[in-house]
Order: sequence, then C-alpha cells, then structure tokens
Amino acid sequence: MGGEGWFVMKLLVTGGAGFIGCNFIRYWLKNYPKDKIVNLDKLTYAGHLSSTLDFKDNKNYRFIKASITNTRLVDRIMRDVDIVIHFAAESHVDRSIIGPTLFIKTNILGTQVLLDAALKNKIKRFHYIGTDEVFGSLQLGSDKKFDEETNYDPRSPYSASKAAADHLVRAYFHTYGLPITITNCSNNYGPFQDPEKFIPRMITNLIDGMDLPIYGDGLSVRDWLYVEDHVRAIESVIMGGRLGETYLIGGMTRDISNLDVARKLASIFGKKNSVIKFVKDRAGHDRRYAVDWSKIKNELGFRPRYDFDVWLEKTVDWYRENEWWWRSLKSRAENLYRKTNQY
Ligand code: NAD
Ligand code: TDX
Repeated sequence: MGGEGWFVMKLLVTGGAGFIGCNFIRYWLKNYPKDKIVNLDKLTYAGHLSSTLDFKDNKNYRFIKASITNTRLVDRIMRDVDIVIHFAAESHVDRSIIGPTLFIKTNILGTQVLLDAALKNKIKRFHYIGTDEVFGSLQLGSDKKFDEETNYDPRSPYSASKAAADHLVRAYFHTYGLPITITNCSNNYGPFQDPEKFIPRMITNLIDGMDLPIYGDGLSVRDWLYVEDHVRAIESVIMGGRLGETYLIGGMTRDISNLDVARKLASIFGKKNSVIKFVKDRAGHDRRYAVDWSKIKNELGFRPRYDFDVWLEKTVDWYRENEWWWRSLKSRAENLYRKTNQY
C-alpha cells in the first residue's frame, strides 16, 4: 500500500476522536497530505472533538458522528474507502470491571459489523489495533516477554473483548480471505490521553496539587511507548506488513513499575515521594507486561524512537500548556475513581 506519490488512499479511521486515533490522523494528514480520511467516532465519554481542532478544517478530512455498530451507515461509508484502520473501542480496564456489557457490544460486535462491511465492499486492507493485554500477565522479576506465538490469556473484561476481536479479524482472513493485518501494542502515553488513564491522571493530579493514587503495591509493570511511535509502527505495517499477519509493538523501558513512573513524575514537579498514596488494588490487576518487538523490527525495520524519560517530560509540558483540553474532563475522571474507591 502507499499513499505517497502516485497512489492516493481513502482511509476510514474509527475512533479518531480518541487518544491514539487523533494522533494517528494528525500524523497521517501531515505525512500523506493527498490521502483522504473519514473519521467515524461515536464521541463516547472518551471521544473529544477538541482533540481534532487543528485538523478539522483540512479539506481531506471528514468527521462522522456515529457508532461502529450502525450496520447500514458503516456499509454506506465503506463503499468509498480503500483501507480501514480500526481504533474505536471501549478502552479502559477499570470501566470494564464496573460494566462489561458495552465492551462486548463495541469491541466485539462493533468489530464484526466493520468486518462484514469491509468484506462486502472489497476493502483493500483492514488493519485492527489490538493490545498486548490479550496475552495476560507475566510474572514480576521474570525476563519473559510476549511475542507473536504467546498464547492468549486475557484476564479483564476489556482484554477478553479485545482478544475476541483479534480472533474474529483473523477468522475473516482465513474464512473469507479479507486482507487483514493486526498490531498488538503495549501502553501508550502522550498528548490528548484522557485524564482517566494512569500517566495523565498522575500529571493532572500533580498540576492540581493532589496526591498520586497508586493501585496496590505499585509494583505492576507496563511497557510504555510514546504514542507517535505506535502511530509510526502502524504506518509501517500498513505499508509493508504481510496480509494475515500480527505484529507486536512495545516500548523501550525495561521493567519500569507504576511506582517508578509516579516517582519520576513527582520529581519532574519538584515534589517529594510522599505525594504517592497507595489505594485499593484493581481487581484481577495484571502484574507485568513486556513485549518482544523483534518481528516488526526484523521484517519492517521499525523501532521505537522516543526515549521514555525525555518524552515523559515533554508529555508533562503538553499537559501544563494545554489545560484548556483536559480541565473539563478531569472531574468526570475523578468521579469515576470515587465510585471505585481509588482516589
Ligand atoms: P480511547 O478510549 O482514548 O478512544 C476510543 C475512541 O473510540 C473514542 O473516541 C470513542 O468515542 C470511540 N468509540 C468508542 N465506542 C465507539 C463506537 N461504538 N463507535 C464509534 N466510536 C467509538 O482509546 P485509545 O487509548 O485511543 O485506544 C484506541 C485503540 O487502541 C483501542 O482499540 C485500544 O484497545 C487500543 N490500544 C490502546 C492502547 C493504549 O495504551 N491506550 C494500547 C494498545 C492498544
Ligand atoms: O490511578 C491509577 N493508578 C494506578 O496505579 C490508574 C488509573 C492506574 N494505575 C495502574 C494500573 C495499571 O497497572 O497503572 C497502570 C496503567 O493503568 P491504565 O492507564 O489504566 O492502563 P492499563 O490498564 O495498563 O491499560 C492500557 O494499556 C493497554 C490502556 O488503557 C488499554 O486501552 C491498552 O490496551
């Protein structure tokens, strides 16, 4: 595939008003200025038109507010599309613990609606954005990593719904020959991430002079990746990935715990570690994620570019400079945690 030069692509991006989706569209419009993008987003609590302000008037961009579960509309939109990049999902593990139903509807049934429409309209590529959480939890202290051969072992309603969608996408390849690719990525951070999620919650709490609520003992490990690296990895799979294949994407940190991240953030703000407060643990909390990304590196030459310490600071700067974006979202986020007693 390729949108640069002679071949102009029409992309359907789902969930483009969310964190990763808006960063993807921003990147794509800049790097492939001739391509056309339709952003299909229901604007749930996690979708914000304020995340699309800088490109909403681009002549090659169009926004449609609707659900991916709307079969007729999805079919109509796909008549004029070359490639689908499917980000839209209910994405927050804590919300999936409170109420799994919407996760099943959006993440599984919504994906199936898109797959059916893609098949019917002979889409050239269906790229699915998966998560490393489908592989379950690694032991603390082990040097094991997830790779493309790792067995699925999802442990939250969120990751179970994402695992089901991965399987459906691959089933459409094997059964019907739909040209698909899948990426399973580790935890992202960067601009436009909702203050419900860990890093933006910690940063905005620090800006507001609040404590940092850490679940359990804080020793759980995530494999952090700057969002633009995720976007670049998706780009490399769209451009060069083999059909039917799955590629894992991970970061450059080496077993950094939530506590380590909170300490780094406190120190960026010149605060003592005493701002860290241990709160009730997440039910079924996955202990450790780590991703072996050698397949995408060896096959497609992709490697992450953005160093965690440097880009964590830049992310802090972004939240300091863009309070207009997150301020109105903050009280809703903290209300959620009052409900779960994690504040
Ligand atoms: P997000 O929650 O910030 O955004 C999700 C977007 O999807 C929102 O704009 C929301 O309005 C939209 N949406 C939800 N339900 C919809 C529906 N029924 N129809 C249309 N739009 C709908 O999520 P994110 O962090 O940007 O994640 C995007 C994708 O990447 C998800 O599939 C997620 O599972 C996956 N992923 C995320 C991470 C991460 O660290 N954030 C890591 C790996 C994979
Ligand atoms: O206040 C908090 N305190 C805390 O200790 C929050 C919000 C989280 N945590 C912990 C839980 C996790 O160990 O921080 C870690 C990261 O939490 P989240 O930001 O909720 O991310 P996670 O559950 O790891 O899932 C994320 O990465 C994979 C995304 O939300 C998923 O969409 C993606 O698939």
